Amino acid sequence: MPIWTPILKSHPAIRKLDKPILTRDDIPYDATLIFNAGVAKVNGKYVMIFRNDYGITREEFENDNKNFVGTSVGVAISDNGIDGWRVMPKPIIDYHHDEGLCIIGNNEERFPEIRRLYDPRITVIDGALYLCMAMDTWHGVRGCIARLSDDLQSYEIISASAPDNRNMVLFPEKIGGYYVRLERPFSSYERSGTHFDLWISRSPDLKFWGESELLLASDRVAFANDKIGPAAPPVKTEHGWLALFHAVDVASDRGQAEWQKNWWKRYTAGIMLLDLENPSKIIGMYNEPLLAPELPHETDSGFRQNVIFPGGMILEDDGEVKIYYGASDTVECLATSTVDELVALCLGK
Ligand code: BMA
Repeated sequence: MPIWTPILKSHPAIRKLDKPILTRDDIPYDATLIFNAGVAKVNGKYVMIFRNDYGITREEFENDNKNFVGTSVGVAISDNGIDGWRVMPKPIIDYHHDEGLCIIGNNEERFPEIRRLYDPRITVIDGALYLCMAMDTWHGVRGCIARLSDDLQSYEIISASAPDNRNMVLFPEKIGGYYVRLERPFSSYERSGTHFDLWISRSPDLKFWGESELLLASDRVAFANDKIGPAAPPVKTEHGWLALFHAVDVASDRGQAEWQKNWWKRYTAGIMLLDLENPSKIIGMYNEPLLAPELPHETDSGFRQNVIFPGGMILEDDGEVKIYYGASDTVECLATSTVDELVALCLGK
Protein backbone atom coordinates (compact mmCIF):
# COMPACT_ATOMS: atom_id res chain seq x y z
CA MET A 1 0.00 0.00 0.00
CA PRO A 2 1.36 3.47 -0.83
CA ILE A 3 2.41 5.52 2.18
CA TRP A 4 1.03 9.01 2.46
CA THR A 5 2.02 11.17 5.40
CA PRO A 6 0.54 12.26 7.68
CA ILE A 7 -1.82 9.28 7.85
CA LEU A 8 -5.44 10.44 7.86
CA LYS A 9 -8.34 8.09 8.63
CA SER A 10 -12.12 8.34 8.46
CA HIS A 11 -13.90 8.83 11.80
CA PRO A 12 -15.46 5.61 13.20
CA ALA A 13 -18.90 7.23 12.73
CA ILE A 14 -18.37 6.52 9.02
CA ARG A 15 -19.22 3.02 7.79
CA LYS A 16 -18.01 2.49 4.24
CA LEU A 17 -19.28 -0.21 1.92
CA ASP A 18 -16.21 -2.25 1.07
CA LYS A 19 -16.86 -2.16 -2.71
CA PRO A 20 -17.86 0.69 -5.04
CA ILE A 21 -21.59 0.96 -5.86
CA LEU A 22 -21.17 2.07 -9.50
CA THR A 23 -18.27 1.40 -11.87
CA ARG A 24 -17.61 1.42 -15.61
CA ASP A 25 -18.83 -2.19 -15.78
CA ASP A 26 -22.37 -0.99 -15.00
CA ILE A 27 -22.51 1.51 -17.87
CA PRO A 28 -24.11 0.50 -21.21
CA TYR A 29 -22.03 2.99 -23.26
CA ASP A 30 -18.40 4.03 -23.56
CA ALA A 31 -17.16 4.56 -20.00
CA THR A 32 -13.77 4.60 -18.29
CA LEU A 33 -14.01 6.60 -15.06
CA ILE A 34 -17.36 6.77 -13.21
CA PHE A 35 -17.21 9.18 -10.26
CA ASN A 36 -18.23 12.39 -8.46
CA ALA A 37 -21.99 11.78 -8.59
CA GLY A 38 -24.83 13.78 -7.11
CA VAL A 39 -27.63 11.74 -5.54
CA ALA A 40 -31.16 12.73 -4.46
CA LYS A 41 -34.16 10.83 -3.12
CA VAL A 42 -37.17 11.58 -5.30
CA ASN A 43 -40.58 9.93 -4.75
CA GLY A 44 -38.94 7.16 -2.73
CA LYS A 45 -36.34 6.34 -5.40
CA TYR A 46 -32.70 7.34 -5.53
CA VAL A 47 -31.54 9.31 -8.55
CA MET A 48 -27.82 9.35 -9.18
CA ILE A 49 -26.28 11.68 -11.77
CA PHE A 50 -22.68 10.74 -12.38
CA ARG A 51 -19.62 11.87 -14.30
CA ASN A 52 -17.96 9.64 -16.89
CA ASP A 53 -14.59 10.40 -18.47
CA TYR A 54 -14.29 8.03 -21.41
CA GLY A 55 -12.54 6.99 -24.58
CA ILE A 56 -9.24 5.43 -23.51
CA THR A 57 -7.83 2.57 -21.48
CA ARG A 58 -5.27 2.80 -18.73
CA GLU A 59 -2.66 1.35 -21.10
CA GLU A 60 -3.37 4.04 -23.72
CA PHE A 61 -3.13 6.73 -21.05
CA GLU A 62 0.13 5.42 -19.60
CA ASN A 63 1.93 4.06 -22.66
CA ASP A 64 0.60 6.04 -25.61
CA ASN A 65 0.25 9.39 -23.89
CA LYS A 66 -3.41 9.58 -24.92
CA ASN A 67 -5.99 11.58 -23.02
CA PHE A 68 -9.71 11.07 -22.45
CA VAL A 69 -11.74 11.84 -25.55
CA GLY A 70 -14.86 12.98 -23.74
CA THR A 71 -16.80 13.59 -20.53
CA SER A 72 -20.45 12.67 -20.22
CA VAL A 73 -23.04 12.93 -17.46
CA GLY A 74 -25.35 9.95 -16.99
CA VAL A 75 -28.28 8.92 -14.79
CA ALA A 76 -28.83 5.81 -12.67
CA ILE A 77 -31.84 4.97 -10.49
CA SER A 78 -32.06 2.59 -7.53
CA ASP A 79 -34.86 1.54 -5.18
CA ASN A 80 -32.72 1.43 -2.06
CA GLY A 81 -29.85 3.84 -2.84
CA ILE A 82 -27.33 1.07 -2.37
CA ASP A 83 -27.50 -1.42 -5.22
CA GLY A 84 -29.57 -2.42 -8.24
CA TRP A 85 -28.70 0.83 -10.06
CA ARG A 86 -30.49 1.00 -13.44
CA VAL A 87 -28.42 3.15 -15.78
CA MET A 88 -30.26 5.11 -18.48
CA PRO A 89 -29.21 3.91 -21.96
CA LYS A 90 -27.72 7.26 -23.01
CA PRO A 91 -25.93 10.05 -21.17
CA ILE A 92 -27.89 13.26 -20.73
CA ILE A 93 -24.89 15.50 -21.34
CA ASP A 94 -21.93 14.69 -23.56
CA TYR A 95 -18.81 16.51 -24.55
CA HIS A 96 -16.68 14.80 -27.17
CA HIS A 97 -13.30 16.37 -27.73
CA ASP A 98 -13.24 15.76 -31.51
CA GLU A 99 -16.57 17.46 -32.02
CA GLY A 100 -15.48 20.30 -29.73
CA LEU A 101 -18.97 21.11 -28.49
CA CYS A 102 -21.28 20.03 -25.74
CA ILE A 103 -24.57 18.22 -26.35
CA ILE A 104 -27.13 18.72 -23.62
CA GLY A 105 -30.42 16.86 -23.11
CA ASN A 106 -32.60 14.81 -25.39
CA ASN A 107 -33.11 17.64 -27.88
CA GLU A 108 -29.37 17.40 -28.61
CA GLU A 109 -28.98 21.13 -28.40
CA ARG A 110 -25.35 22.12 -29.06
CA PHE A 111 -23.43 24.67 -27.05
CA PRO A 112 -20.16 25.55 -28.82
CA GLU A 113 -18.86 27.77 -26.00
CA ILE A 114 -19.17 25.00 -23.42
CA ARG A 115 -16.28 22.56 -23.40
CA ARG A 116 -17.71 20.18 -20.83
CA LEU A 117 -19.96 19.88 -17.78
CA TYR A 118 -18.99 17.68 -14.84
CA ASP A 119 -19.18 16.94 -11.10
CA PRO A 120 -23.01 17.22 -10.87
CA ARG A 121 -24.61 17.83 -7.44
CA ILE A 122 -28.37 17.48 -7.12
CA THR A 123 -30.65 19.53 -4.89
CA VAL A 124 -34.42 19.09 -4.76
CA ILE A 125 -36.18 22.41 -4.15
CA ASP A 126 -40.00 22.43 -3.98
CA GLY A 127 -40.08 19.08 -5.78
CA ALA A 128 -37.91 20.20 -8.73
CA LEU A 129 -34.39 18.88 -9.38
CA TYR A 130 -31.55 21.35 -9.76
CA LEU A 131 -28.02 20.50 -10.77
CA CYS A 132 -24.92 22.45 -9.93
CA MET A 133 -22.10 21.55 -12.29
CA ALA A 134 -18.63 22.63 -13.16
CA MET A 135 -18.70 24.13 -16.64
CA ASP A 136 -15.47 24.38 -18.60
CA THR A 137 -15.81 26.95 -21.33
CA TRP A 138 -13.34 28.29 -23.88
CA HIS A 139 -13.03 31.40 -21.72
CA GLY A 140 -12.74 29.99 -18.20
CA VAL A 141 -14.30 27.62 -15.68
CA ARG A 142 -17.79 28.59 -14.56
CA GLY A 143 -20.21 27.26 -11.96
CA CYS A 144 -23.50 26.44 -13.60
CA ILE A 145 -26.99 25.87 -12.16
CA ALA A 146 -29.49 23.97 -14.31
CA ARG A 147 -33.04 22.79 -13.78
CA LEU A 148 -33.75 19.22 -14.79
CA SER A 149 -37.05 18.18 -16.38
CA ASP A 150 -39.19 15.62 -14.50
CA ASP A 151 -38.25 12.85 -16.99
CA LEU A 152 -34.57 13.68 -16.25
CA GLN A 153 -33.92 14.14 -19.96
CA SER A 154 -33.57 17.86 -20.49
CA TYR A 155 -32.02 20.89 -18.88
CA GLU A 156 -32.56 24.53 -18.63
CA ILE A 157 -29.41 26.39 -17.68
CA ILE A 158 -30.53 29.05 -15.20
CA SER A 159 -27.26 30.73 -14.38
CA ALA A 160 -23.52 30.44 -14.83
CA SER A 161 -21.04 32.34 -12.70
CA ALA A 162 -18.19 34.42 -14.05
CA PRO A 163 -14.85 32.55 -14.08
CA ASP A 164 -13.17 31.11 -12.05
CA ASN A 165 -15.63 29.22 -9.94
CA ARG A 166 -16.67 25.63 -10.50
CA ASN A 167 -17.70 24.06 -7.21
CA MET A 168 -21.11 25.02 -5.92
CA VAL A 169 -24.03 23.42 -4.09
CA LEU A 170 -27.55 24.66 -3.42
CA PHE A 171 -29.40 24.48 -0.10
CA PRO A 172 -32.72 22.60 -0.47
CA GLU A 173 -34.95 25.52 0.55
CA LYS A 174 -35.01 29.31 0.71
CA ILE A 175 -33.56 30.73 3.91
CA GLY A 176 -34.67 34.20 5.00
CA GLY A 177 -36.43 34.58 1.64
CA TYR A 178 -33.37 33.76 -0.48
CA TYR A 179 -31.94 30.75 -2.26
CA VAL A 180 -28.52 30.02 -0.83
CA ARG A 181 -25.45 28.33 -2.25
CA LEU A 182 -21.99 27.37 -1.06
CA GLU A 183 -19.28 28.02 -3.60
CA ARG A 184 -15.54 28.07 -4.05
CA PRO A 185 -14.11 30.78 -6.27
CA PHE A 186 -10.47 30.48 -7.35
CA SER A 187 -9.18 33.54 -5.56
CA SER A 188 -5.58 33.50 -6.75
CA TYR A 189 -4.78 37.10 -7.64
CA GLU A 190 -2.59 38.57 -4.87
CA ARG A 191 -2.53 35.16 -3.15
CA SER A 192 0.11 32.57 -3.73
CA GLY A 193 -0.73 28.95 -4.46
CA THR A 194 -4.20 27.45 -4.44
CA HIS A 195 -5.46 28.24 -0.95
CA PHE A 196 -9.05 28.61 -2.09
CA ASP A 197 -11.84 29.10 0.44
CA LEU A 198 -15.53 28.32 0.88
CA TRP A 199 -17.99 31.16 0.29
CA ILE A 200 -21.74 31.55 0.72
CA SER A 201 -24.03 33.60 -1.55
CA ARG A 202 -27.74 34.34 -1.84
CA SER A 203 -30.19 34.84 -4.67
CA PRO A 204 -33.85 35.86 -5.00
CA ASP A 205 -34.37 33.65 -8.09
CA LEU A 206 -31.37 31.28 -8.60
CA LYS A 207 -30.20 33.60 -11.41
CA PHE A 208 -28.81 36.70 -9.75
CA TRP A 209 -26.33 35.93 -6.97
CA GLY A 210 -24.94 38.29 -4.37
CA GLU A 211 -24.49 39.08 -0.67
CA SER A 212 -21.40 36.86 -0.88
CA GLU A 213 -19.55 36.19 2.36
CA LEU A 214 -16.51 34.15 3.30
CA LEU A 215 -17.77 31.10 5.19
CA LEU A 216 -14.70 28.95 5.82
CA ALA A 217 -11.12 29.85 4.97
CA SER A 218 -8.83 26.99 3.95
CA ASP A 219 -6.32 27.90 6.67
CA ARG A 220 -8.99 27.14 9.31
CA VAL A 221 -9.01 23.50 8.19
CA ALA A 222 -6.20 21.70 9.98
CA PHE A 223 -6.10 18.76 7.55
CA ALA A 224 -5.90 20.93 4.41
CA ASN A 225 -2.65 22.55 3.35
CA ASP A 226 -4.15 23.48 -0.01
CA LYS A 227 -7.69 24.32 -1.17
CA ILE A 228 -11.10 23.41 0.26
CA GLY A 229 -14.50 23.43 -1.44
CA PRO A 230 -18.14 22.38 -1.07
CA ALA A 231 -18.98 18.67 -1.22
CA ALA A 232 -22.60 17.43 -1.04
CA PRO A 233 -25.53 19.88 -0.80
CA PRO A 234 -26.26 20.65 2.90
CA VAL A 235 -28.84 18.60 4.80
CA LYS A 236 -31.29 20.13 7.29
CA THR A 237 -31.37 18.80 10.86
CA GLU A 238 -33.08 20.21 13.93
CA HIS A 239 -29.66 21.42 15.17
CA GLY A 240 -28.53 23.15 11.99
CA TRP A 241 -27.45 22.52 8.40
CA LEU A 242 -25.01 19.63 8.11
CA ALA A 243 -22.51 20.61 5.43
CA LEU A 244 -19.71 18.48 4.04
CA PHE A 245 -16.69 20.08 2.42
CA HIS A 246 -13.73 18.61 0.59
CA ALA A 247 -10.22 19.38 1.75
CA VAL A 248 -6.96 18.95 -0.12
CA ASP A 249 -3.50 18.35 1.23
CA VAL A 250 -0.46 18.12 -0.96
CA ALA A 251 1.79 15.25 0.05
CA SER A 252 5.42 15.37 0.98
CA ASP A 253 5.68 11.61 0.50
CA ARG A 254 2.98 9.96 -1.51
CA GLY A 255 4.45 6.54 -2.30
CA GLN A 256 3.78 4.86 -5.62
CA ALA A 257 1.48 6.84 -7.91
CA GLU A 258 -1.22 5.15 -9.96
CA TRP A 259 -2.39 6.08 -13.52
CA GLN A 260 -1.43 9.70 -13.20
CA LYS A 261 2.18 9.55 -12.12
CA ASN A 262 2.55 13.18 -11.10
CA TRP A 263 -0.50 13.17 -8.78
CA TRP A 264 0.46 14.65 -5.39
CA LYS A 265 -2.84 15.68 -3.87
CA ARG A 266 -4.98 13.89 -1.30
CA TYR A 267 -8.69 14.69 -1.02
CA THR A 268 -10.51 14.15 2.29
CA ALA A 269 -13.85 15.49 3.53
CA GLY A 270 -14.75 17.49 6.62
CA ILE A 271 -18.09 18.30 8.22
CA MET A 272 -19.58 21.39 9.86
CA LEU A 273 -22.92 22.56 11.18
CA LEU A 274 -24.37 25.86 9.99
CA ASP A 275 -27.01 27.94 11.72
CA LEU A 276 -30.51 27.14 10.44
CA GLU A 277 -31.62 30.75 10.02
CA ASN A 278 -28.25 32.25 9.17
CA PRO A 279 -26.11 29.63 7.39
CA SER A 280 -23.18 32.04 7.09
CA LYS A 281 -22.64 31.25 10.79
CA ILE A 282 -20.69 28.07 11.57
CA ILE A 283 -22.01 26.71 14.85
CA GLY A 284 -19.77 23.66 14.99
CA MET A 285 -17.11 21.85 13.04
CA TYR A 286 -15.22 18.58 13.43
CA ASN A 287 -11.51 19.42 13.31
CA GLU A 288 -10.31 16.20 11.71
CA PRO A 289 -11.38 14.53 8.48
CA LEU A 290 -14.77 12.83 8.54
CA LEU A 291 -13.89 10.81 5.46
CA ALA A 292 -10.42 9.92 4.25
CA PRO A 293 -9.18 7.57 1.54
CA GLU A 294 -8.22 4.21 3.05
CA LEU A 295 -9.82 1.28 1.17
CA PRO A 296 -7.74 -0.37 -1.61
CA HIS A 297 -9.86 1.19 -4.40
CA GLU A 298 -9.32 4.59 -2.73
CA THR A 299 -5.58 4.39 -2.10
CA ASP A 300 -4.00 1.72 -4.26
CA SER A 301 -5.63 1.88 -7.64
CA GLY A 302 -7.48 4.18 -10.00
CA PHE A 303 -6.75 7.28 -11.99
CA ARG A 304 -5.77 9.58 -9.13
CA GLN A 305 -5.23 7.66 -5.94
CA ASN A 306 -6.08 9.07 -2.50
CA VAL A 307 -9.04 11.09 -3.71
CA ILE A 308 -12.47 10.89 -2.13
CA PHE A 309 -14.97 13.50 -3.33
CA PRO A 310 -18.49 13.45 -1.78
CA GLY A 311 -21.29 14.82 -3.98
CA GLY A 312 -24.45 13.53 -2.29
CA MET A 313 -25.76 13.24 1.28
CA ILE A 314 -29.22 11.90 2.13
CA LEU A 315 -30.86 11.95 5.55
CA GLU A 316 -33.29 9.03 5.92
CA ASP A 317 -36.39 9.12 8.15
CA ASP A 318 -34.76 6.76 10.67
CA GLY A 319 -31.75 9.06 11.11
CA GLU A 320 -29.36 7.17 8.84
CA VAL A 321 -27.21 9.38 6.61
CA LYS A 322 -26.00 8.11 3.26
CA ILE A 323 -22.89 9.80 1.88
CA TYR A 324 -22.05 9.20 -1.79
CA TYR A 325 -18.52 9.89 -2.93
CA GLY A 326 -16.26 9.42 -5.92
CA ALA A 327 -13.07 7.48 -5.17
CA SER A 328 -9.75 7.83 -7.00
CA ASP A 329 -11.64 9.74 -9.75
CA THR A 330 -12.51 6.21 -10.94
CA VAL A 331 -15.54 4.70 -9.13
CA GLU A 332 -18.58 5.82 -7.10
CA CYS A 333 -18.90 4.68 -3.46
CA LEU A 334 -21.22 4.86 -0.46
CA ALA A 335 -20.66 5.32 3.27
CA THR A 336 -23.30 5.56 5.98
CA SER A 337 -23.51 7.23 9.37
CA THR A 338 -26.28 8.67 11.54
CA VAL A 339 -27.44 12.22 11.95
CA ASP A 340 -26.93 12.00 15.72
CA GLU A 341 -23.29 10.97 15.36
CA LEU A 342 -22.55 13.65 12.76
CA VAL A 343 -24.20 16.45 14.73
CA ALA A 344 -22.41 15.32 17.91
CA LEU A 345 -19.07 15.36 16.07
CA CYS A 346 -19.66 18.92 14.85
CA LEU A 347 -20.62 20.09 18.34
CA GLY A 348 -17.64 18.35 19.96
CA LYS A 349 -19.84 16.02 22.04
C1 BMA B 1 -10.95 18.56 -8.53
C2 BMA B 1 -12.06 18.30 -9.51
C3 BMA B 1 -12.70 16.96 -9.21
C4 BMA B 1 -11.68 15.87 -8.98
C5 BMA B 1 -10.59 16.32 -8.06
C6 BMA B 1 -9.49 15.31 -7.90
O1 BMA B 1 -10.26 19.73 -8.81
O2 BMA B 1 -11.55 18.27 -10.81
O3 BMA B 1 -13.48 16.60 -10.31
O4 BMA B 1 -12.31 14.75 -8.39
O5 BMA B 1 -10.03 17.51 -8.54
O6 BMA B 1 -8.91 15.01 -9.13
